[in-house]
Amino acid sequence: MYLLNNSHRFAPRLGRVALFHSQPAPAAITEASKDINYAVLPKKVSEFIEEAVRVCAPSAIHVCDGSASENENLTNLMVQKGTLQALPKYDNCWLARTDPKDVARVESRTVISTERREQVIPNGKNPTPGALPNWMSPQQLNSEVMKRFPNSMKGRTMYVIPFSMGPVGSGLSKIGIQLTDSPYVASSMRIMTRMGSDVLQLLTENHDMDFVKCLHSIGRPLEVGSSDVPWPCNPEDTMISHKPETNEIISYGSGYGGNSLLGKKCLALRLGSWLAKKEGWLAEHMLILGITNPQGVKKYIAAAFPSACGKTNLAMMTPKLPGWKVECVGDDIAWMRFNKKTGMLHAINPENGFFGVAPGTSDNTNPVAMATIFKDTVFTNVASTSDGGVWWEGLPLPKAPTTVTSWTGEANWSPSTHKTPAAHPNSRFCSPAKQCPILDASWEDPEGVPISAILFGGRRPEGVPLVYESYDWDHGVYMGASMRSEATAAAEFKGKVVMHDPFAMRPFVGYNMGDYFNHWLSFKGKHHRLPKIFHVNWFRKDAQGSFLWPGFGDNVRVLDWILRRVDGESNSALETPIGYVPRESAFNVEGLDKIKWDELFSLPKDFWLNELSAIEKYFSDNIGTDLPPNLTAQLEQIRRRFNKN
Ligand code: SAT
Ligand code: MN
Repeated sequence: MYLLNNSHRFAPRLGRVALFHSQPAPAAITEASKDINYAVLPKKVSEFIEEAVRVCAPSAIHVCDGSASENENLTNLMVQKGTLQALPKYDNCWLARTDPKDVARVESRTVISTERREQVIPNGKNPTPGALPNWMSPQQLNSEVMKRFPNSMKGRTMYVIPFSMGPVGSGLSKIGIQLTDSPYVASSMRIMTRMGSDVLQLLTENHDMDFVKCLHSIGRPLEVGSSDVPWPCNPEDTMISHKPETNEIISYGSGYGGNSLLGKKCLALRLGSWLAKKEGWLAEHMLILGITNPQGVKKYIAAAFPSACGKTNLAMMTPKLPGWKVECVGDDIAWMRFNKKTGMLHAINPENGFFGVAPGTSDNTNPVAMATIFKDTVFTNVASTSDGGVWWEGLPLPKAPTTVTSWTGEANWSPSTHKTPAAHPNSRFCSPAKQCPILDASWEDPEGVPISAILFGGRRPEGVPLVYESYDWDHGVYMGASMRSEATAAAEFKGKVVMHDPFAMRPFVGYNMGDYFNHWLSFKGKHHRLPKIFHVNWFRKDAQGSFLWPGFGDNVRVLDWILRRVDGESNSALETPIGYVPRESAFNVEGLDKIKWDELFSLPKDFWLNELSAIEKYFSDNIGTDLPPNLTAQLEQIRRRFNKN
């Protein structure tokens, strides 16, 4: 019945909506199966769809072809339902406002399910709740899934989204099929991934090619005769689950960002890091940028910062120093392998778009993003203006008579009369990468780009200098493992608490964090051209609470020093207990207002001894005997160096 005729080019009846006319029952589903012409779908795909249809009982199926006309239909449908509103000030831009309970990733309800608990949960003495990913047994997950998914898509259309992370057909890319009952997700996946018929064709032509099964439901079946809401979701029962052993992602209850666009954090990072460990590469929460110095020498850098700490701003930086040029490869995720030819670590960006934080983005902070996002973009939870545009904190307020409506719909919002922000702090733009005016020419190179330096960083208001360099690979891995940052609005955490976030992967590592540290350590000795590792902090404040460093385009000054260190410049750094820091005379501050250098680079001993104790406790509580001894040794050495001073 599912015989595939190889000579048959993949030109099926994609995009058609097959309606079930009666209450979905197995017989009716078989009818529908015929209706969407399963014969032209790869067998594994049609089996996956059939099983989901049997359980979730959607009233229609739509196989996405990825075309512009299909997206127009989806958009019109969402406008009718009130999910989207048009933004006539721009070209093909739309605004979504979510349920106020569905605004960010929900880490407490995110689980990795494996046969053995220790594959995910390190052997910590006294684990801090929420400090690392959660585990669930396959049996329990199955029962949680069966509590949620039966009939979950009733009254809704199930969209079949074939997508590729990385260019379609590249050896480094991974294929996924996401089934979802959210048209918003279908439309956003078209921006964030390579989605459409050519992915199905690839699976058709390569019978043994694997794909990740991604099942997503917003968890709000529509009873016959009942009316829908603009943003259906089910926050009470939200669950985002991963089964790395069987290549599956199952997500329920949320339509937002990383909870529902399953190619991003779920596939590219959680399953990605599992696979990377198995196959000897790295899947990381990192931006990738190309940087050319005034002499015309170009290098690539990757940088890991937690969510909402400025990865997009750095990836699209407009350098404040003359003669420098930055080009963007990616702003969130890097897949990296050592390249046999060059011996260097090469990186690709598996994504196809930017899902960036809107507040704070402006012509001052990120003019390149501003030139990227006002076309073919879906904005979510930003404020709107009466002239058909958007607004968020950080942009100049529109002039009267134009008014602002907040993301929750308060008309005539103004900073003087309203206490809460107009845009949600985790509001986002979702824009095609191709619109970025400084997209690097090699951004889709199947070989990836060679990485010369890796940066780790976070928001550290106190104690942590602008930049420091590791003494060697193990020390660099320790820097990643000991990363901490102030919580941001990208997940459910409240307040400005400083959290441990190893490698900015705390919410995204798909396996035991101790094993993950070991995986990083394992590259030493195997490869002769390891990138140099640095730690940066743009966010240090003085005693009055003002930032000590201007940041943004001036961060090129830090990259300038880093690149000279990569080139082996020897007289530009001083040894300190935590690593090399720049010599003031070797750091370009020309044209800057007075920088309080000593404050920016001071290493208060009390602060650092406390910091080391906090990291030691975090390791012992949460990683325990799974912590590689090399990292304990690194911590001891830093402490010894402080105590010698
Ligand atoms: O919502 S997302 O997970 O895509 C954004 C982020 O946390 O980086
Ligand atoms: Mn991210």
